Amino acid sequence: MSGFISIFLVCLVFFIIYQIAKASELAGILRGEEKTKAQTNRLMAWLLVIFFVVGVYGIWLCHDYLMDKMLPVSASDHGVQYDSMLYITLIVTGIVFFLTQALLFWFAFRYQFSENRRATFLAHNNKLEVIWTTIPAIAMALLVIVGLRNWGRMTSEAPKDAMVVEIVGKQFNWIIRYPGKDGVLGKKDFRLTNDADNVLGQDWKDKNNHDDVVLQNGELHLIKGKPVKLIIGSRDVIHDVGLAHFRMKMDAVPGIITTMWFTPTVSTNEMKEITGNPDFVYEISCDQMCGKGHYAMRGTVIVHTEAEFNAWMRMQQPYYAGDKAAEPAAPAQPEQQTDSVNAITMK
Ligand SMILES: [Cu+2]
Repeated sequence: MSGFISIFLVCLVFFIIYQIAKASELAGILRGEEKTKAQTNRLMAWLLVIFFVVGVYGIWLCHDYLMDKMLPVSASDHGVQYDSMLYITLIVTGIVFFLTQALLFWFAFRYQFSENRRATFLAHNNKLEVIWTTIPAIAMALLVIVGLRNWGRMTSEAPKDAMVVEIVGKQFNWIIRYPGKDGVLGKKDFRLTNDADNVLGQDWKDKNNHDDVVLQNGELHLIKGKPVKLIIGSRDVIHDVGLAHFRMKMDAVPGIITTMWFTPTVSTNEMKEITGNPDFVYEISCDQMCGKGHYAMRGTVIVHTEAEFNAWMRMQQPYYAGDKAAEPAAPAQPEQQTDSVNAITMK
């Protein structure tokens, strides 16, 4: 409702300005063009100054309103670099924005029409051209170089001691796989995928799959201070793993593996204290419009201490365990499960 009122007020202000302009035009016809022209110029010059002041105040108001709705401090080491990059960019572009806009409106006011002044005609000035092309070009290039360096870091080879976790998007949730004790994620074949007992299409002939832990509740468990490499994929359409609290995101593309790595630096419990919110949770959002359930494609990240993580991991069952007993050799299993595993192994 307040949004509607704001839009209405803005429209009203424009309407009033339009009416004033129209009225002064009519008054001009009655009083003589020259005099009215001078008055209109003065009015416009002042209106521009007011527009600038109100505009700057509006910008400050927006920031003030949104300040406490911002994300908390970055929870990853890469995120700290991203934040500093963002702040530097905002400061540089902010200063330039303010200076150029202030000059623009000041010139419009200062050099409004006057009978006693004639404008100077300046066709070209090489020196000026060089200055105002080179300085922004260098500034922009530096900002882009810093951005590329950060991007390179995020997508570079993960450290040797990084834990590897696979995260796969599907309409509309995230499936997460841990490599189990052997530290190796087993092979997959998308033709083996079925929602009943093989959500990721793991090839059970590959023994590395047998201890893999698969979570279908969208929970990504990580260790504070330990680098994690995410192996990202999708089962259907393009999704995007968005980890805003860690300032990380990467597309999940069907048929292509994407990766990114980072080191969580703040545990979930610590972030609860930092934010003063006992219900705080790190979120995984899908950052790519992927269908009608996109809005609800929310996962969570739990950052543990190493001991907490190990205790949690010990409680997890390998995904394969449930089916293992249902292999053809194993008797006394329900008929249909045996069939499904047969179907998988035959493929
Ligand atoms: Cu989505």
